[in-house]
Amino acid sequence: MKTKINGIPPLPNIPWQDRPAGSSEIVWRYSNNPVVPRDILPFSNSVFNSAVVPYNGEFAGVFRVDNTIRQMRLHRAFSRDALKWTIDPQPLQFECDDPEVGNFVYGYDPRVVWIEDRYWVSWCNYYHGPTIGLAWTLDFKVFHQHENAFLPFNRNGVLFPRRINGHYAMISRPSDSGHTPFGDIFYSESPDMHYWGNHRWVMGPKGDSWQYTKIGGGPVPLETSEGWLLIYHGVLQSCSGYVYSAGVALLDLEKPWKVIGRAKPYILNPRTLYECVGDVPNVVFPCATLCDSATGRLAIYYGAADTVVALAFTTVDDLIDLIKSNSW
Ligand code: BMA
Repeated sequence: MKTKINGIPPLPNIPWQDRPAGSSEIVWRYSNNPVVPRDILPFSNSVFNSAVVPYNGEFAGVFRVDNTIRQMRLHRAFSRDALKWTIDPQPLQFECDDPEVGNFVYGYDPRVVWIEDRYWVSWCNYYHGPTIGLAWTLDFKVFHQHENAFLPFNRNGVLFPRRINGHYAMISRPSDSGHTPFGDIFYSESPDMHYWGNHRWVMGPKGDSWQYTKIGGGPVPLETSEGWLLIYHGVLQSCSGYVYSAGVALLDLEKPWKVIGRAKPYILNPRTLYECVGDVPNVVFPCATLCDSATGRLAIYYGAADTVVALAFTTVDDLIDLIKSNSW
């Protein structure tokens, strides 16, 4: 392994399959996809765009479950092997001192990250429109909700796994109240996970490519010797709607709004049946990775067609080689 991965322990028990013989794909799919079917709960319409983390030698997660009323809810889940998941049928109920903030209307697209001494969850939370909700937990039983990080409208709030220059750090994607036909990634800092400022522009869409309409953060960035490795989604508008693909970039370690490199080709795009057919066709939407820092193996969890959770594999070296050899 060429790249050093910092800040996370080795994780030899993540799901893994070798790149199929003869394949030159940068990212290859799990042969038994999807890992979570849409009807895993009796009342689930779809389960997708979900976040998983290592937990007590096993795995835990916060999953997006849209129910058959078509309400968007967040549910805790646990797994021994990160493949077979048990999802709590009860949606998360956040502890919150302020009823105005804690009045849950909807939540979706969670990300989960361990920072210092606790797990933090960020998600798209309704407060007079979509914005970034924040909560922390120690045990995936009790979740303590904070103030929303930003004013509406905002989505895809993704925390960094450590303080940067003494501050908590997050990327987000200011949006509109609907299906937002624009979107750049911005960086913000906070001394306390309450007040957010020092907003900086990171990057925007790229014309004439798979990401020409809008982009947004994906899984929690990985700290490497080459910079923060960021997997993100990008959207193009076709004659039959949006197409969501995933790409990869490297951000400066101390000034993450400075882009070191940004691969031109996508690393994953909708092309299997479960990515092209579902409630929203042609969507791959990564929200989490599991990384074995000893080998650089990466398991990428992504929502497919807004219907199921799927899994794909790559290595940190493969992604960084792509950025170094073929960047904007
Ligand atoms: C985005 C979000 C995601 C969804 C995607 C494709 O705006 O709503 O949850 O996966 O659209 O529908």
